[in-house]
Amino acid sequence: MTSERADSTPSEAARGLRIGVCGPVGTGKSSLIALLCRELSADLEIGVVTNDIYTDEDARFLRSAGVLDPARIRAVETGACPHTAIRDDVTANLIAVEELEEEFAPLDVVLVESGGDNLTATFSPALVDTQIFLIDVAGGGDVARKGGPGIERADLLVVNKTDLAPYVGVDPVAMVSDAGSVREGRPVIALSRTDPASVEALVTWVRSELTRHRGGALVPADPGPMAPHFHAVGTSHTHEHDHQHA
Ligand SMILES: Nc1nc2c(ncn2[C@@H]2O[C@H](COP(=O)(O)OP(=O)(O)OP(=O)(O)O)[C@@H](O)[C@H]2O)c(=O)[nH]1
Ligand SMILES: [Mg+2]
Repeated sequence: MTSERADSTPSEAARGLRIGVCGPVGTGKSSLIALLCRELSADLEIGVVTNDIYTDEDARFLRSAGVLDPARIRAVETGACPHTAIRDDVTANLIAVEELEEEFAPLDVVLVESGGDNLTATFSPALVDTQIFLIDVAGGGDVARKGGPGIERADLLVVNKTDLAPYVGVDPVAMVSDAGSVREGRPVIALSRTDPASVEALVTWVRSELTRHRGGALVPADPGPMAPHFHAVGTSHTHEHDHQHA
């Protein structure tokens, strides 16, 4: 258990599983959440929290997907670089998650989508119990080798959009193998929403995390802090980790 979790109360231990979904812009985070809602909502009670910098675009996409009661989808507008709200000060997200949990009690799973960011963003274990990091074949076959905390240590790495591999000249098998070698045995799923077997693998992973959570065996792990990075002059944000401004 991390120190951030040291004050967990028994009621927190009994609450639903909180799953973070993060990864670079456009890799398919909202689509994956829509997929999970479609596959799981028949037998699980689900809530969703989305994060966008300036809009509620992701929440609107998910509501229009018709896979979940729109009232169960909440948007947090971060107004700053997205990792601030999922890592440095998670208050707004925790409030959104807890409101959903209270209003639709008991929820089995709450999915939290981070704002699309770069390869370095990860969730704080104070916000989620387990996290999925997404990359996609369209971002290039070498992305998996580039590493970073999410690729290396997220609870699950998804290599998404494998159906596009032939069009972008990427070998998804090599990409998964490269990812596997930096992950020291942590799971990797090659996913396409058009490949039912891969969707089933994702659903199986979620159900197994839920079982571990309910049995008290799931200890939230921190993939690690983000790497030093830069923001453009005048970009407003408040997080406190070490980095320089251009
Ligand atoms: N071909 C293909 N396209 C996909 C798949 N999954 C998602 N996409 C497409 O990828 C694009 C981006 O998907 P989103 O789910 O919006 O990605 P996102 O990561 O939530 O994007 P941001 O929130 O803007 O960072 C959309 O056009 C999706 O239709 C897939 O399995 N195959
Ligand atoms: Mg999205």
